[in-house]
Amino acid sequence: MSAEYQVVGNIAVITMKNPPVNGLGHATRSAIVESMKLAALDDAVKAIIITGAGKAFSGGADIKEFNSPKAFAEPSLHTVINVVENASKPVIAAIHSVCMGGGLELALGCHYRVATTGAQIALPEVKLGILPGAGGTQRLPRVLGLEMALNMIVSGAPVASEKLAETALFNELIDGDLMLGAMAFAEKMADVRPLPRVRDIKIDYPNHEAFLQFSRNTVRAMAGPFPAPLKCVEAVAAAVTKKFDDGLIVERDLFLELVQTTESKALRHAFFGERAASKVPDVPEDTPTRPIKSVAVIGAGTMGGGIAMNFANAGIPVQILEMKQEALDKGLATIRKNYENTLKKGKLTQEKFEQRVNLITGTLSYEAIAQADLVIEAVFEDMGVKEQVFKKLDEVMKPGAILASNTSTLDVDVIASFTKRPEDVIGTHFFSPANVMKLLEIVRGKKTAKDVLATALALSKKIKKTGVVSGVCDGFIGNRMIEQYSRQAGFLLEEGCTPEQVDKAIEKLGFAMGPFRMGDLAGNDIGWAIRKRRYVDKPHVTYSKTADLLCESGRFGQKTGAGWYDYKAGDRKPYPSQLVNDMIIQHSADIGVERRKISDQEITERLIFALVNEGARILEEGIATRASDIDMVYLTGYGFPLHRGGPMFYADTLGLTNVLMAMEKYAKGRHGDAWKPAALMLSLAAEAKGFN
Ligand code: 3H9
Repeated sequence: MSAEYQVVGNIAVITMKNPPVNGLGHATRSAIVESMKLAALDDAVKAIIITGAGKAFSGGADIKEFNSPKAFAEPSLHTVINVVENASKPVIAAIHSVCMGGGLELALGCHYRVATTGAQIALPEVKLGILPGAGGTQRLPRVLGLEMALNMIVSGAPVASEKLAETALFNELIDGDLMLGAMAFAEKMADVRPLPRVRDIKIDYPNHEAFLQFSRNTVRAMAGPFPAPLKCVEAVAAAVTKKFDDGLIVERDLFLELVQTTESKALRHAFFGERAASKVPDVPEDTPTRPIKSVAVIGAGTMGGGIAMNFANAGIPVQILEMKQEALDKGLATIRKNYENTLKKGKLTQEKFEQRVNLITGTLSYEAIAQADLVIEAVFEDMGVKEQVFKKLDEVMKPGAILASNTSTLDVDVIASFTKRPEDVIGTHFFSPANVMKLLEIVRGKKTAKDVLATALALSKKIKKTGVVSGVCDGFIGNRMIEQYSRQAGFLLEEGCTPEQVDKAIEKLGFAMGPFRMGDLAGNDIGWAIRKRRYVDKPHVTYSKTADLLCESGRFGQKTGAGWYDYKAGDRKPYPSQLVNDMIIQHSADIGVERRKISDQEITERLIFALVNEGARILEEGIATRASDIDMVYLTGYGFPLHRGGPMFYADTLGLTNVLMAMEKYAKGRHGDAWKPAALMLSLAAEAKGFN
């Protein structure tokens, strides 16, 4: 049973018990209906309270059931709500902590609702690409009014119960013990008839048509590729324009339509992917973590400064260590400027501004940082430099301090070997700008201790990052994959594309930025430096030379005022460059490649399938724990379109056999070796399975 039934005096109490958030799965729904029957049959029972055990009233429908027949098996949530609403005895929802989605819809089916202050009230379905499907779009406008309800449904944002105290949503807010208050309320209402039903409330909104049209226009402009927000407006419109039961039918039809969309599946995948990423199979969830009360960052450059800001934002004091006073002053001034900009934009209060700035201090001495609980090195990407830093850290840092490297490509095991405490060494790879980007790749070395890994994962939540664990390999998850994507982008130039054509095609798919605009933003010299290393270390790996030619002409990107595109002073807009396009065409001629017209489909397939194939290898080698971890890396760190769910999920939606067929076709072209399929992909396709 996922709900407990108790009778206290003449009040029946039904307590949902489905941890962690009392999701309204099939067992919970059945248990509520069974309990309602018991209460109906017991003459001694005068009123019924529904509440939730643990840390929620209810977080809504059990999303894990959505892909299974259980989701719609009877008793459906509609049936549960009907049973509650049509009960002959008063039913009171006793709400605390979290009351969301189907949980709020159930509460709206009750005759009365009481709540503690501070409870989070929401219909967040839109964030999962659906809409409230158990009467929420019809009942919420009846208690909150059209405008407020529509805002809550379209945004999905939680509102604190006390902010809704004056609305018809709540009959009472209870200050002290919720159950004592709810019992007293139930006693008071036990004999009051008729029983009020939200469905019977009339929505009074003069000129609702104009308001709804305005809402449609606004929401359409904001919704991007997601269909759900506009459907939310349609469902709410039905609450005003149709009879209650007809409105319910509109809502149900729209819900069933949305739940099947790829966009909704992608959002649900990301919801669970984010939570799964913090779980590492051989690191139990109760692994003790080390307290992190102070942090030190080595290097006051762009990366070091950005990293430091994360900790200051979370209230943790940070020391930044530099070699020279001038570099330290420059770094601290940049941080201050960043905070000043946020202050000016009104996104930070003066108090918070001062607090954060004061939490970041500078030093030139390793001895001064010795007592920090965590030190993150963000110095130049060179093994010799890392060696010096880690040897010094090993010498000065207190026992138990975590020694982290922000390396984006170097071998964390080698870095760990510079110390006598490799178990305390870990990679924490931030993405630029480090104070903005959500992704944190946590690189687990061969000897990294489990509590060090657990601490890094817990810390990633504290600084509001999505922490994803990667094993040690060249480029870890994200950069190892992007290299294959960039290689294809380069080959496409040689074969007939312009940078603009490639960027446009991938941006049309939903990417925030195409590879060439991205190169210009990040600096094309970074990739150049990596390739130069590759030419020595891995001479068999082929690259297009176009990017080298670009760099040889000094076009590093926005910072030099020219890259794949031309830039005008003070303007970040890319303008197609005749010079670069001529250079590319000349290069094709020089290497004897006849340029051809290349379709957008070929461009996007080659870029994305290159990511997918490398992602499959990463999975196969155990560098990533699960396919959704790879998707989270791409969704939070590389601008992969959220509505497509990440590269591995996207491949699943296309079907791996189809992806493999396309790869086979490209393998017949130039650089066919790049298309050797990962064994994992072949075996999954043979079993008609996907990555997720
Ligand atoms: C709906 O209701 C549809 C209806 O309108 C119509 C039906 C016909 N189901 O976030 P946390 C799990 S759609 C299953 O880390 P927090 C979550 O996976 C639903 N599981 O905690 C995680 O599991 P694990 C509308 C759920 O305290 C654990 O709970 N509701 C659900 O930071 C803890 O999660 C929503 O969209 C669920 N509904 O935040 C609410 N919710 O430990 C979505 C959570 O195994 N949920 N889990 O990794 C949330 O926004 C947050 O989880 C919540 C708690 C605020 C509830």
